[in-house]
Amino acid sequence: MLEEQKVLKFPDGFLWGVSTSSYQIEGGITNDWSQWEMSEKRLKELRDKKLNYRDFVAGRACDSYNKYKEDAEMVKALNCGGYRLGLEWARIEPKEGEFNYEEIEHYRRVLENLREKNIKVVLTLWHWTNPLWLVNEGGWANKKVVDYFSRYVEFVVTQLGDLVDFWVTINEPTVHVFNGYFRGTFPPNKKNIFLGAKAFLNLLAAHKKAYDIIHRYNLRANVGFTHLGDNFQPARPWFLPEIMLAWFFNFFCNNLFLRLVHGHTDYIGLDYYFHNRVVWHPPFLKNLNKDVTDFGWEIYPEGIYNILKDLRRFKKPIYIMENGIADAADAKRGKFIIDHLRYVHEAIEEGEDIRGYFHWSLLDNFEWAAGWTMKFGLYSLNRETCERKARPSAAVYAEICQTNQLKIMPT
Ligand code: IFM
Repeated sequence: MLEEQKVLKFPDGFLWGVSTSSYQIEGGITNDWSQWEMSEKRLKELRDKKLNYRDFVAGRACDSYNKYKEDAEMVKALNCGGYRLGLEWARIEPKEGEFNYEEIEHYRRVLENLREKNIKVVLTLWHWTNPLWLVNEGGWANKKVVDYFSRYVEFVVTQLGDLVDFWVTINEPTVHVFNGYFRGTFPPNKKNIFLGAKAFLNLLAAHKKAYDIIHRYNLRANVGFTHLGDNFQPARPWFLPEIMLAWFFNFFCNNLFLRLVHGHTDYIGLDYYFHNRVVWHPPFLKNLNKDVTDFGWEIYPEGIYNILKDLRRFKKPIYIMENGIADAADAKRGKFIIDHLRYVHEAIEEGEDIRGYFHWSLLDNFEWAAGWTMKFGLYSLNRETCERKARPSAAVYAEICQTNQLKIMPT
């Protein structure tokens, strides 16, 4: 007998969306990342690897600074009710304590345009990039950053607060600390645990203060941050050292920050990409990697379910603020979306309070240390002309967003 097609309905009001960030799409920004991209150290590193530096410079990016209306049309064409985008601190406060009102006017136009289209605004205040004056003061390792960030947040809230539906104070703080201060692959390119620990504590304090400031202006504001949820599992579920190590990784990477901000978050913004099998000897992670993305990241949809179940302990509504795949050929993206959403649906059915899913990303963009080599977009980008073009998987996602349901075809 033929198996019937299954339909998985999502709760009414479930928020479908797409995510981007300022530096990755806007273009024309001077900050710590643009400085690092052109530094002698970085250029040499690329030369040694025989890579073209042009593929590793954000430059004009997707020119979304000018093409924001087109981006909003694309969000609409995907039938999304929400769009997560970011502000660039370096544009708004190019000199310490001096705010640029023209740039605020620009961002007002961007957000008003989304409002007119009935798209909910999820606004990220800090997504890893810093004004140069802050770098000169020691960046996130200097505790003054907490006051600087608070002043910037207060300014933004007074200027744009009426146009924001959800606030994301900071994006994936643990990634900034890990890549910026332990691995040295992101600015400030340090390998210094002591500075990393300071940055971690300052990010924590900055988030809490930002939470309080936003609520001072709007008691009903929805404020959170985005957390990179990494699913760690012992490679051998019966082997005590690996069980303990997986617990340890899970505690430091997944739970610590969330525990410490307890009481200062209205929702949890989950970004899910990684599943890791933990072994007890270096390099401690050993994935099966049967099915991987262009980045070499293992595709493991069940991991999102494991993380969602784990987040239950925090008793907060959850919005998946990022989930996506580097897939230039668009051969795997449609299935990737469906497979992950099946697990999200299962978690909802089991009573987890999951209220939205935002796909990373709306369009191909500047993927940090990997530059332009990784394509995460539902829309592709022609880097010469900045023309955007929907990939086939965009239609898959658009149908899910429109119908608020998943159709599972019989296998
Ligand atoms: O592109 C990034 C994004 O800026 C933060 N989360 C992970 C994405 C994919 O690497």
